[in-house]
This record gives sequence, structure tokens and C-alpha cells, in this order.
Amino acid sequence: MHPRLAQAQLYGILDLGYVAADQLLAVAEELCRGGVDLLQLRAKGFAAEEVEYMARVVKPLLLEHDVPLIINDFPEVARAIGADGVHIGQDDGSLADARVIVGESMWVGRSTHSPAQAQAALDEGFDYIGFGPLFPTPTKLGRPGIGLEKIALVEQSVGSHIPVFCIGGITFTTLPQVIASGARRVVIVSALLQSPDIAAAVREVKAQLTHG
Ligand code: TZP
Ligand code: MG
Repeated sequence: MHPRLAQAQLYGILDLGYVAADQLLAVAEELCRGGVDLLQLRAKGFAAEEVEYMARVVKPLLLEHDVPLIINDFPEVARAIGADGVHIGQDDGSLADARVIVGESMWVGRSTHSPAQAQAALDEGFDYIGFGPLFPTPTKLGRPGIGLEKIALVEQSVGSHIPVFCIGGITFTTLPQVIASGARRVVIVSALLQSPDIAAAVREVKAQLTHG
């Protein structure tokens, strides 16, 4: 496991579905101040050039806070800006295809929606996975929740080799159950981005992940 990924407990996402473009830097700063361990730029519906522009805007801030930057969906952008990682979904091609663009050292993560997909991502050689959505979520409309029962299995089988980030509908209400079900790392999007005090919300999640 990459040490930096192995240490990561809370993976934040700068999701343009929740953050206005002109608020990107301010929100990134709040997430960093709170202590997210990784940050992904996720801008569905934006063109590569726009994503590259946004990534260049936030990158110096993340360097300052020593928070790795991961680009959703655009390996070319990840390479162009020297991101730490790229994140791709089930329909975004193979790891080998992504590696041709980003090279051997960049982290490549995969979204997975079942234990079988999680195992397949490990076997293919991805550096980490997202596993979810655990619960139905407005951030990923149309996907059923996979529930909490499978977390422990995936943590045991896959999570001993690469980090498993549980994702999807995790809120302050559901986080204790998610942790009790075996999750060690989470991605939280809307519950952080819609919080009135993002940095405090991040700190609260980190405390729960650290102390159970
Ligand atoms: N992949 C699976 S669920 C999800 C993604 C990107 C969205 C999670 O967002 P939220 O708002 O934390 O439920
Ligand atoms: Mg994708």
C-alpha cells in the first residue's frame, strides 16, 4: 500500500454539483483546514480544459496544506497538472488504459459497487477503491444502496491489500453505523459540503474515524 493512501481515513470531494466554481478555493481551504486526508476534484459535465483550470486553481492550496489531489474522470488532466491520483468509474476503461496516460507512479482509484467489483479492482491492480453507494444518495442518483452488511467482507478481503473508502449517503447520523460495520475509511460529499461549518464537520468526522 502507498503509505500516504494507507494513512488516509477521510477522503473529501470538491464536487461541482455542490460547490459553485467561484467558491472552489474557499471550500477547498475549509476542507483542508478541517483535515481531509485526500481531496478529489469531481466536476461532472465540465470539459477537460475547465477541469484543468480548476485543478490549477486549487493545487497550490493543497500543496500548502500537504493534501494530495486526485482528479475524477480525466487522466489527461491528472497528468497535465501533476496530480497525485486519478479516479475512474466502472465505465471509464481499464487500469491499463489509464496507466498509458498517467504512467506507473500516479495513484489510480476505482469506484466499485459490489464485493465482486471490489475484488476485481484489487486483482487488476488499482491503488485504492471506493465502495458504495452504501445508501441511496442525491450525489449519485439512480443507484440503489448496497447496505452495510458487505463492508466487513470487503474490508477483510480487499482492505488488507489496498485502501477501501466507503462512500454514498454517509452523514453524521449514519457514520457511527458505517464505522461499526467495519469501515475504516470514508468518502463524504454532501454532508460535508452542505455543512454550515465545513472545517468543524471534517474535524468531527476525523475524530469519529479515529476513536470509533
Ligand atoms: N460514488 C458512489 S456514491 C457517490 C459517489 C461519487 C456519492 C457520494 O456522495 P454523498 O453526498 O457523500 O452521498
Ligand atoms: Mg467516471
